[in-house]
Amino acid sequence: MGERSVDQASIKMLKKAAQEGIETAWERYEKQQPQCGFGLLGICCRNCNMGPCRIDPFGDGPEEGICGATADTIAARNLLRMIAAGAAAHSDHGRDIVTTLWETAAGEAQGYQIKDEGKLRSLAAEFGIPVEGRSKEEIARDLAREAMEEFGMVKGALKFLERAPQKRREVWQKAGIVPRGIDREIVECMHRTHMGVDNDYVNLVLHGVRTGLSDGWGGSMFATEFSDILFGTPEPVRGRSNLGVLKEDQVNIIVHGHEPTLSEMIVLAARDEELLAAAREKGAAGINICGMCCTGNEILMRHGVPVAGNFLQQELAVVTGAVDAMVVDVQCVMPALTGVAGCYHTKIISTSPKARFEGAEHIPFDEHHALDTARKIVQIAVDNYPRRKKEFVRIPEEEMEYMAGFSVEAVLKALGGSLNPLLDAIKAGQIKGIAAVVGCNNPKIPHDRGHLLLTEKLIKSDVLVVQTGCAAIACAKAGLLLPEAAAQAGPGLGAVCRALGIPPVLHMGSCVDISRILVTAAAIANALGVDISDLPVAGAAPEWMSEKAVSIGAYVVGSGVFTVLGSIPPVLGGKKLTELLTEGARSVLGASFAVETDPEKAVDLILEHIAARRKALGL
Ligand code: BF8
Ligand code: SF4
Repeated sequence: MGERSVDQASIKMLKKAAQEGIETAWERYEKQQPQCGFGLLGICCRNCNMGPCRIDPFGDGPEEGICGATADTIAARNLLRMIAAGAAAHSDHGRDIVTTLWETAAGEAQGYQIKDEGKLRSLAAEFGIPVEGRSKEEIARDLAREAMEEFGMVKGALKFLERAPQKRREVWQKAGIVPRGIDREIVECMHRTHMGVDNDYVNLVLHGVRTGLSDGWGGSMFATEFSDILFGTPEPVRGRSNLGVLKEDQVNIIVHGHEPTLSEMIVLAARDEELLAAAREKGAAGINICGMCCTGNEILMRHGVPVAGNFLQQELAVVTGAVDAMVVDVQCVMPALTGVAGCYHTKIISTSPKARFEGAEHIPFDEHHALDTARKIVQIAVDNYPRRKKEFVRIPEEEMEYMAGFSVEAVLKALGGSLNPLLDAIKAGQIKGIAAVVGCNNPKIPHDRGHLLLTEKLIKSDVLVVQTGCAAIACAKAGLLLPEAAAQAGPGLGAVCRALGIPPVLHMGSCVDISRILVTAAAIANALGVDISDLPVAGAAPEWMSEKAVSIGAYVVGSGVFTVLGSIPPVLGGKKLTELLTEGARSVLGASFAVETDPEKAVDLILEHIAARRKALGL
């Protein structure tokens, strides 16, 4: 199983699954082999019913679809649709948080409160909303209304774009890709990719970047900022990670998915005395809430709640036989879960009207009855505890401590209130640069291997690593998110970490929280009076799989950050398109993608890039 995962807990559960005849994503991946070459290259199209059409990549067969679309047009249209889906997922999540703030301010939501009034007031000021002498509810309603308008058609451009350096905004203006509304750009993607509309791969890619920007500097940024207002801005916190966080003698509930509106309430409900008493009555010592994927990141950042694992561990968590309920909302939840759960006693509880699963129990969650619904869900898990099949329970012992919670505010605090110590360390070469290692797991790559190899080598080379998403969970499990991991960093970075008491790998949150990385990069660029693309900064998504990651890639490169992808995007069938993404983009955006499946070589690419940027800055 070592070729499937580098994580010992996962390897143990993969063996258990095999013994018990349970199929996981890895077996299903093998059954898909060989995967369709046209799909891998991005050159099949079914955007209209004259098709489906496919282009022969060897040049022996058709070079155009029935309408005349070329490989570059088809691959670019497919890419644009991936970006649209990814941006929609992040931004719809953002919209839900905006709505929750609105309802909280109106007194219509149950169990929520405005936790960070300071952030509410500073954001309101940013949006030009009067704050003097007004209640936080009044301010929050106005702010939520302003945010809602950003989703439609704003006059001018998205507000948060003003956080970017002037030079970057000029780049966007010059390229004609300033986003004009979060939903609008996504709709326009669907329009442009309809048969016979935008057939120019360059024009398609430019709009893809614009749509990505509307996610990173729009939908995702709203998700982050409004979550902070509602649930508190994260501060450094310690917790534990990996499947070993499940408890043999407690009711185990895993919250999996993305939106903190649900998980925050489950965390609250699990502290309810009545429910705790009910759990004890059933013979359990307590109620153990654990997170998974980005929901896990949201609650670990704010509460230090244990995180059971990342994307490819969702089925393996059920295989422990010790999960009494897995509560899911939206995104990255495998439909296979209900089948696996059927072999154990685990209840899969879906909660979002947008995401139903065959075989799951559906308990609709809405803000108006949030706490009651959360209590009901916890009660179901408590009632399910006695149904555990003891003979099937095996919890791997692996668990690891982590330190997370590095919001921009927390980073500044750790630095003593200003960016200067970080800038000084970069200027002095103690820290060579900063790399964002983010994204998913993908069975095409041994689980966690890409994240760990890249991160370990980068910190050893004195590159500070910032993380979100499943990448951050991978590194949490490996102990890299601890201040003690400074011992694994190079001498310069190690010394800085020891002086500040921070890990060499900073967990900045869930995938929507890549907006925190954008804000940090913008602040550094502003402090130095340069563009983001001038900074010794790079991005990497070593194991990416989701469409959200494609949208992230679009806005990260669009924001001027060179980005290395570890799994191959379905574009290579479009030769001119590939050239544009990996080379041509540089002249327009100051950044481009690289595709490198070998993590060692990916590190070299990042280090070369950082060295070149340092040289250009005279460092
Ligand atoms: O938003 S890193 S597998 S969980 S998509 Fe999904 Fe990828 Fe994990 Fe979070 Ni992000
Ligand atoms: Fe074929 Fe063109 Fe229709 Fe696509 S849009 S399916 S390439 S005819």
